Amino acid sequence: MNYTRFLTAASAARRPSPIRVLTELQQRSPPTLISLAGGAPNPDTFPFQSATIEVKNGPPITFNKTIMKRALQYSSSSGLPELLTWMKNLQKNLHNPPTISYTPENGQMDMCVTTGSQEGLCKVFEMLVNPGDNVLLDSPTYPGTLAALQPLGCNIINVPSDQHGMIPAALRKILSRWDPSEVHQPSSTAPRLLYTIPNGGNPTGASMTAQRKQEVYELARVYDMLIIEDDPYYFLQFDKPWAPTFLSMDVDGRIIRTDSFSKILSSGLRIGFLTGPKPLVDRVVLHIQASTMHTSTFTQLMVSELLHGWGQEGFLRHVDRVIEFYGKQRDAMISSANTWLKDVADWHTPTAGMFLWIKLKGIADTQQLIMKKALEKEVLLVPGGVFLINSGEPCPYVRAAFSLSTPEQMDEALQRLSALIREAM
Ligand code: 09M
Repeated sequence: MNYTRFLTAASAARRPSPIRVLTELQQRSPPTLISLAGGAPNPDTFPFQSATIEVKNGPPITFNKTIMKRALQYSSSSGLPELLTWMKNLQKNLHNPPTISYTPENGQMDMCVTTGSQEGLCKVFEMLVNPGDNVLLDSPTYPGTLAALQPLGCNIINVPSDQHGMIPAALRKILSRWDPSEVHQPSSTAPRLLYTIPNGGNPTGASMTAQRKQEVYELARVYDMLIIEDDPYYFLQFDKPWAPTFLSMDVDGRIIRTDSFSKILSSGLRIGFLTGPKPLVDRVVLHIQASTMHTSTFTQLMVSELLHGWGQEGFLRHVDRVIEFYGKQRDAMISSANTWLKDVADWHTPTAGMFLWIKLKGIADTQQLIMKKALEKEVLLVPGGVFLINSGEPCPYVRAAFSLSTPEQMDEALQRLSALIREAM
C-alpha cells in the first residue's frame, strides 16, 4: 500500500522532536553516562508520594514511592511500553490481523495509546481529510465524529444503513460514480476514507454482520480506500461468538481501528487505543508528540497494573460481568418499551452497546417534543436530529440510553414518553 496518497499536507510535514531522539539515546546508554540533556522536572519535588487503589475482584494496586515517581513523570508519546505490549497481545488474540507479520512499509500492524478513542479519531481525521474530500459514513452517527470531521471542510456522503448497519449494495451504488481504474489520479474525487461504527452503533444500536463487513472491505479494496473502524462497543456485544472485525479481515493494511476502555474500565481515565498500519500510526504519534505529548502516565500505569494483574483471562471475565449488566439493562428497556410504546413507536432490539433508537409514530421531528414537552414531564432523551450530517433536518427518532438508569426508572421514563407521544399524535 502507498500511504502517502492518503496524507494531508499537515500530516506529511510532521517531524519527530529532536529532544525525544536524545531521550531515547539516553535510555540506551550505560548508567555511567551523565546526561544534562533531559528536560524533565525532578519528581523529588512533587507532592504526591504513594497510592493504593482498591480493586473489585482483584488485589489492590499499590504505587510505592518509586512507581509513583514514574507515574508522575513524562513518558513515551506512543504509550507505556508494557501497556502497549499487553494490548498488542490482546489484539492478536481477539482479531489475529493478517498484517501482524508484514513489514512496516507494507502496513505492519502497530498500536498507540490515545486519550480516549476520541483523540485517536480526531487525529486520524486530521491526518487523512483535506477540504473538499468526499468521506463516506453511515448517518445517523456519533456527534463526536461529526464534530471532528465537519470543520475539516470535507463533503460527507451518507451511505444508507438499516438495523445491521451499513448496506454494502448501497455503498456499491454510491461508488459506481467513480471508475476504479482512475482513483489514483491526483484529480480523482473518489472517496479515500470510509468511517463506520460496526457494533452497537451510536445512536442506532445497529451491528454489522461478518458478511457485510467482508463486502464493504472488498469494495474498499476495489476503490483503494481506508476504513476507520470505530468500535468502542466491541466489548459490549451481548451474544457470543463476537462477529469478526474489519481488522481481522485486513489483508492489505487498510484498517484503522479505534478501541476504547471507556465503557468497560472507566470513561474518565481517558484510555483508548489505535490499531493500524505502522506508517499511519507513526503519523498519529507525531501529532500526539506535538499536542498532548502523551496520555497521562498515571492513568496508563494504573490500567497497566490492573491488566497485568488480571491477565487476559481476568480481563475477559470482567468484560463478561459488564456484558451481563448491560444485557439485563437492555432486556429491561425492551420489556418497558413493549409495555408502553407498542402502538406509538418502532425499534430494533440492539445486540450490543448502550442505546435504543426509537422511531416515534406520527411525529416528523422530535426536537421540540424532547427539548420542551419532555423536559416539562421530567424525562430526557436525545432528539435524533443531533446524529444527522445536517443536524437541522427533521428526524422522528430519539436515542434512549440504558446504561445509567434502573429498570424502574426506565419503565417510568418510557411511560412518560408514551403519554407525550399520544398527546402529540
Ligand atoms: N455521549 C464514543 N460516546 C456519547 C459518547 C459522551 C460525554 C460520549 C463512539 O471515551 P472515548 O473517547 O473512548 O469515546 C468516544 C466515542 C467514540 N466513538 C461511537 C462513541 O459513542 C463515546 C461523553 C457525554 C455524552 C456522551 O452521548 O455517545
